Amino acid sequence: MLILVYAVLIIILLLVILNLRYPSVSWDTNNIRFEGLLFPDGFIWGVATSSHQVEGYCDNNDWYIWENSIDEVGKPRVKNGQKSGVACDHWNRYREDIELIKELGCNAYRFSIEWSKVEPEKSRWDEKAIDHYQAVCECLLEKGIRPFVTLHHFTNPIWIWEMGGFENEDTVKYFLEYVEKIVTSLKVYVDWWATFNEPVVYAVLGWYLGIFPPGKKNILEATRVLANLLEAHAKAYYVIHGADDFDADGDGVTCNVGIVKSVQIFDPYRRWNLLDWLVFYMLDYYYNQSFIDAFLSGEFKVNVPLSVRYRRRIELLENSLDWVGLNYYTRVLCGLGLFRKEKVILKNTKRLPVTDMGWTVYPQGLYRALLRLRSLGVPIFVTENGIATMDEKLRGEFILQHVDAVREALLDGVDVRGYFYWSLMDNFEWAEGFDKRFGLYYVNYNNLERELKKGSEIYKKIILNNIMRQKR
Ligand code: GCO
Repeated sequence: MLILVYAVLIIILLLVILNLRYPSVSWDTNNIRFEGLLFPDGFIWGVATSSHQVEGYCDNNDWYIWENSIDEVGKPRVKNGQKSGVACDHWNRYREDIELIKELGCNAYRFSIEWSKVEPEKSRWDEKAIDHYQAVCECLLEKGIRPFVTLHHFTNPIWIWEMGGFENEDTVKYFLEYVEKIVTSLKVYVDWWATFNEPVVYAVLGWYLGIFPPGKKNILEATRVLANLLEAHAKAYYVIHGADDFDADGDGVTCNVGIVKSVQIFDPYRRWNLLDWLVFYMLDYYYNQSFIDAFLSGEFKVNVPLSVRYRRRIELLENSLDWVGLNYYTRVLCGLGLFRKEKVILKNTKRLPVTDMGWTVYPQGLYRALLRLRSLGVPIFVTENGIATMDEKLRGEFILQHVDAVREALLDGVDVRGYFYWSLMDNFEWAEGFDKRFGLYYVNYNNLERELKKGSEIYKKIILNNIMRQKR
């Protein structure tokens, strides 16, 4: 009997500690005025895209294979069998698109290089494709827009795919050759480099959930891929520092190398249930914390009971960041479905708006994610944040509320240097196809015309208000 009493007391105590240690932050997000959203001088205001999603003509990468294949039950991999095809034709229309970025008032553009276009076959470089990216950078600089280049945003050339992609450790070597080539070709324009976009998402969707190529469902394999990506990052950090000796923006620093991390906020669905806390801990640990710890300790370690155990020392990983990019979209409530088929329950928060992706709008999560990444001890850029919706009022509110959350983090002393909205324009949203519209500009896929959406105007106002103030 006494043991039972002790057990109950311990559980209560644990729950109190957990609730205090991981509070679910919330504040009133109504009545935020753009005039109040003031940021330090030199703050970066940008928009982001990625090659496969906007350029078009990506017919030599693993996503091309994926879009043209079917799953075990004969269903297409992308919703309704859609294919990226010409996408937004950004490859040809980049000049007009950069003009659109300028019209927003932005001073930065985050985009990615399509590896399959610049190195269509092993060690064969397509100089025309490299010229293209040089022209993009030149055009940006002419307009006073700083390029932030992502070297790997989910896609690989087919020859890399054929050798097993990042499942195969040899891919790291080829990735480094590609990185060196690009950095040498673009160093006179670019000072801000990101090695990988969302390594955890990439490994999990491709090797565990099977929604991205290669469509595998093995958590240990996903974890190994992740370790290879971290190793590739660590080595690329030094390759980039070795190759980029040119200070493109004249600030005295030749290059800044980072990685882009998607932070998803998890909270227990029932805050009084210890089992939900356990699920929260496992998800948060795998998705967010193990990645942060790996950079702090140089060791990538995952230990999720009943699921996966993995440990690897990654040489050079410690101190391999000059900055970190944060992609933030949503918060998920999680819990244990003891008597359900699906053991892990994932839920939205009642009463909060939901986007067309089915994601809860929770701006406080951006503040929490920024605080979370602070432990890495390097400047942070919000490299993606945005909403897929047809409701322009909601888009406007989303932008105001999230920019406000960034400001809150700044006021708390977090070193946030910039904010990039995802995305400049509607585009190919991977397995979801073209239906989910994140863009500030609406893309009419019949004639590819772009048009500023109503909800995007507030972003323009926020930027203008900050830039005007800096000029005064
Ligand atoms: C990702 C990518 C983007 C997405 C965006 C919206 O997180 O998957 O970085 O390519 O399009 O995040 O889902």
